[in-house]
Amino acid sequence: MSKPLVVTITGAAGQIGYALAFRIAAGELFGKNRSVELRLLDLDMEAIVKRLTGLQYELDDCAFDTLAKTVITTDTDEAFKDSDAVFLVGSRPRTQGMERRDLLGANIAIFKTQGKAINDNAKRDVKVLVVGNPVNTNCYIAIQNAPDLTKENFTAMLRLDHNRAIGLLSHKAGCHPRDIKKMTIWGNHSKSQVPDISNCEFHGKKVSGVVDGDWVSNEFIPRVKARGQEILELRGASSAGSAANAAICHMKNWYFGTPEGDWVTMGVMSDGSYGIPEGYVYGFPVVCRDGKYEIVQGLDIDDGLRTEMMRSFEEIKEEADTAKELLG
Ligand code: NAX
Repeated sequence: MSKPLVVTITGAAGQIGYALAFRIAAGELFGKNRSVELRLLDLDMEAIVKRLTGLQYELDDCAFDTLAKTVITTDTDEAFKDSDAVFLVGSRPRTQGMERRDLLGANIAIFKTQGKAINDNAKRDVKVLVVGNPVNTNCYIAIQNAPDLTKENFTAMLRLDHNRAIGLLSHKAGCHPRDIKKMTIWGNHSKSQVPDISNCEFHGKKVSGVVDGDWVSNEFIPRVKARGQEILELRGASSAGSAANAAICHMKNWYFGTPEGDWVTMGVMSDGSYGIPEGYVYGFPVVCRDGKYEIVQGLDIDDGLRTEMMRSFEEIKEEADTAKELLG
């Protein structure tokens, strides 16, 4: 096997980190012929380091063919040294009584430090996926703090919303999820996101001609937006397995490309496409080739859709502006 790829997971002692580590170690991201070195970063607290150690032992106990080495660490320089792929999962959850502004402040401090550490340590073609919420703003902050890298090194995860939408739509259309193509989630990874099935196809037909418009507006879109809450209420814990899966789908497409005739949703820095002002991290349909993404161009956007897309943009802008103000 060639030299292992270095994969960093932050927040590795948490529930998404736990699900991600095993799948990546098992070769589900880079394939069975490419080994990986896992760098698992979390906070320097006794109970957390114990959890990381337990995870390291469990990984050892799997004796994976594709796992070359596991490093557990609380040091960002060590975590990102020569990283090829980074999953920024660790973030500060909202605790009781915490104001939105305080939560944002705590998170931007994390993503500022980590953006800088990635800038100083990672490979120049590193692919960074932000999973920790609020993803669009955290990604924006990481980019601002990595001046020696490009904005194309960083993306934010809307893939869970994208996959949720495909899952729900395939049930309604009576087909397999793999048959649904060209789903898009525009905007923010929040309730303002805009699930858009207007380009979706299955077996070469437009899905919009098959499913009822009222169902799309009144059931499908609200359910996609609220799916995280639905899972939380059922499980008593937020989505973890599906979030880790979405992170792997996102990174895999970024590395290996999107299938012909399809696209995926990624949160990327806007270049002005579809009238979304430049310089903000926004959910767009993208195709990936040769390790690079490109925003899909030329889609028709009707007035209703445009209004929703701009509403989501305004939320992203407001949060990014508050973050900038907090950073001083
Ligand atoms: P957990 O609370 O289980 O784990 C988070 C881990 O991050 C903890 O172990 C914590 O110690 C660690 N951490 C906090 N600050 C850190 C720092 N500065 N450096 C390194 N580690 C740090 O949360 P989990 O369920 O794993 O969720 C992680 C994040 O993913 C949250 O922000 C969550 O909101 C977000 N999600 C994003 C999704 C998306 O679609 N983009 C969906 C799932 C999830 O809700």
